[in-house]
Amino acid sequence: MDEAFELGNRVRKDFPILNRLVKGKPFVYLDSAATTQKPIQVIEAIKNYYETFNANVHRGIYSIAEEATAAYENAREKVARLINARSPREIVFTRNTTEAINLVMYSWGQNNVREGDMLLATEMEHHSNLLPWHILSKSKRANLKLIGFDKEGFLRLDELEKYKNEDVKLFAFTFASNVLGTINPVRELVKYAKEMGAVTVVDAAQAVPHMPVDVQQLDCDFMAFSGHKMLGPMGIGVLYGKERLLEEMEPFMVGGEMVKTVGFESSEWNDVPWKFEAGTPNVEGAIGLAAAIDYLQHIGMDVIRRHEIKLTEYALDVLVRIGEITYYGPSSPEQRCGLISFNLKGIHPHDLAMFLDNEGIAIRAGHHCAMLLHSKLGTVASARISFYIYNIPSEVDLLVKSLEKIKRMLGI
Ligand code: 7TS
Repeated sequence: MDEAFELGNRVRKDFPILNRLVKGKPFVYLDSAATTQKPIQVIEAIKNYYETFNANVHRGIYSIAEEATAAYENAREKVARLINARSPREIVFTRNTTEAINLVMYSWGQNNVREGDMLLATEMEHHSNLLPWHILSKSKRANLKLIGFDKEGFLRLDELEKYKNEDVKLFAFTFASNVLGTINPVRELVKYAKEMGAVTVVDAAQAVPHMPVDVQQLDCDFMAFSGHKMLGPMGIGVLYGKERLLEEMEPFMVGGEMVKTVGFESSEWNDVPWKFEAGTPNVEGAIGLAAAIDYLQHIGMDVIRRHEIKLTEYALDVLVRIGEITYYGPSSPEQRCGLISFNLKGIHPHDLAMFLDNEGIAIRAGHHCAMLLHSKLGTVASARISFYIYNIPSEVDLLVKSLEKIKRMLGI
């Protein structure tokens, strides 16, 4: 069988949680779009930090403080290399994707957007990349417009075309939709934005963990993602920003560690990226994320992407054969990331998820923080399965078996 398809079997031994039982059954985890499980290598890296060099960073002059600082900054370099940033100075550590996008909204948006300016986002955004722009447009009396998507879940580029001659200040869009699975043509969208004179904010929460991403090739201005969705711990996220833009921006949080000099009434900010990292940062998070990146790169982001295409292709194929299932987003696995949202006729997604939990299968159900998207689909909720490196085709088979059981029980 294809190497990519075999990946799950190869790596599962590194994920202790996958050995447990749920409701007395083997645990099938199909909710990695919400958060991923952690390999022993990440858990050990965090344990090692606390056991051998736990100290605050950027201030101690004793050995373990220097070791902690070096590990923290080493993590920044790893992130920079992963997405091919020009320099680690373009990497700001945040808590998560949400905080990274809020940072752009407060630090860049509040200082650059004026009354009457136009802001663009899309109808397929997670709330994290929509609500900040609601706040910005309200507080600045700017016009927020949303680009729609078509029946297959592709962005309506014809709608974007309409704004080509407008003075657009910002274009925020997702790299990959956490509901439709659609992978957007980021390079093309950035080109549109440049012609409109807009700054681009790319929500890459569902992209950076799953495929090779090169910010220089994409040429976006900002990109946000979360460590916990890529084998890392919770509470560590990343904002990539072009250095020139970060330099121009004011911090939105102030306090310790982000200043050079402090006078009675004013202060001089630290250099980027530290001026955006006020207070004691999440050192264990950065160290865990660095271990996660090592783990992912050892496999290869291209192998991970192929694995997910294969699994998605297989899952789409077997799911539609069950019958009475509506799935959302593109039909081609090549154009989607490794998740599938669907509805089974006659059963609410929440009931479906509860039933599957009894079978030891964890899936997500609800609006997945994308209420607007669901209302556009004409539904309030959906069930969603999502894959990562440790998933295997036999887990999809177990899911299908359980779905067939539900259908039989409910007479669907
Ligand atoms: N953007 C996208 C596209 C996401 O999928 C998520 C999380 C976020 C932003 C926010 O990430 P956070 O780390 O700041 O919370 N998505 C999901 C999900 O689909 N189910 O749970 C979380």
